[in-house]
Amino acid sequence: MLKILGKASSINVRKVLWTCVELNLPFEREDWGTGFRSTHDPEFLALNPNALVPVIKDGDVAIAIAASKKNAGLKARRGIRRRG
Ligand SMILES: N[C@@H](CCC(=O)N[C@@H](CS)C(=O)NCC(=O)O)C(=O)O
Repeated sequence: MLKILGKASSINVRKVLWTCVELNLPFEREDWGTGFRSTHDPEFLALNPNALVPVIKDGDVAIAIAASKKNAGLKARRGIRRRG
């Protein structure tokens, strides 16, 4: 089962939770981030050295999601150019 590390109040965590629900993927979630367990904890930094949530764990594999890059990809496909 997927394990999602991050507080549910984070918009970037919510995007992952929403996707899992839409795809009917079972998951567990642990509270990490401001107000909860620190993302600067060595246990978390071992998964994502950027110290940001969300992180998705699937067995031994950990993925740090970059929602902004996903958004950029979606915009690119719609022909919206990045400024600068
Ligand atoms: N590049 C990441 C950024 C993720 C991000 O900024 N996460 C924030 C919460 S929304 C975070 O981890 N803040 C530190 C904390 O809560 O301790 C993305 O685009 O998803």
